[in-house]
Amino acid sequence: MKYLEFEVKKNIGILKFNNPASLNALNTEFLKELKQLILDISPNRDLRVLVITGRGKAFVAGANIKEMLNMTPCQAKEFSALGKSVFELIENFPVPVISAVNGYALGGGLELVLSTDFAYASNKAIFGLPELNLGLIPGFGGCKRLSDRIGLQQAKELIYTARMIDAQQALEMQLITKITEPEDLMNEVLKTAEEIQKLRPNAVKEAKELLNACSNNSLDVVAEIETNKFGFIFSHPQAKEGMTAFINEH
Ligand code: CO8
Repeated sequence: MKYLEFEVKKNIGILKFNNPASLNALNTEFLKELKQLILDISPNRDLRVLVITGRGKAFVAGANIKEMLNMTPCQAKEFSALGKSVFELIENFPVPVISAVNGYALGGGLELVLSTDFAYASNKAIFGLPELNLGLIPGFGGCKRLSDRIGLQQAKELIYTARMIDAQQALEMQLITKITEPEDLMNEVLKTAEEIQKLRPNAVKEAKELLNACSNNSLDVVAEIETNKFGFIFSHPQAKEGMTAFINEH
């Protein structure tokens, strides 16, 4: 692969963006490679968690401005649709996806973080949706996902000002859930990934689908999905196994 590295360790997939000279900026080829990898690894039943990080001083510094400069309106629309399709695959990836934000997560880079389940960041990380600074708008689903995560008012302030914020501010806004020293980032993320991978995968999968449904549905719709899933999960042997193990241990 040209832009990506991928390995699986103890049922945890580790995906690294590997184009540090361009701060892992997302171009069409990069997005297509990422899409193909996500499609290839989705059916892997041994994978329990996916961790995404970047090499160098950026997680992803945004969509590639040099490529976008020469795009026609139609090409820009296609580029937006491609990015959206990749981020939707990540959002709906069958197992939890954690961002390990090692550095800049700007524009499309932050939009990518927002399509993962949650994020830890190094204290060197910088976040922002600076598209308006370029005369553009976020184009990979970022407005919706940012306002879902931090609230519409805070999302508007961040987007209208094109402001870049540090990890502490990102934590205060609940854009991320933990800050670490740069050298501890992967260990901290992997510790959490290991906690998740020890749980019964069927319950993790059903919980992720239910939690994702919370963003786009009213309480009564989510409650119905939950009730149906709760019934359905009893048809899976892992539910009986889990409850039996608890009873035997107590
Ligand atoms: N695109 C292309 N190249 C980039 C990008 C980028 N987004 N970011 C950095 N690079 C390149 C630089 O051009 C430079 O390349 P070279 O060495 O060949 O000159 C190299 O990476 C290193 O960058 P810098 O020298 O600028 O590094 P600094 O440490 O001085 O600065 C910054 C780091 C602050 C991150 C700075 O590079 C920067 O501001 N980058 C742009 C950030 C940005 O505006 N991102 C948003 C892009 S727009 C976007 O993401 C839209 C998404 C939706 C698209 C929808 C489809 C239409």
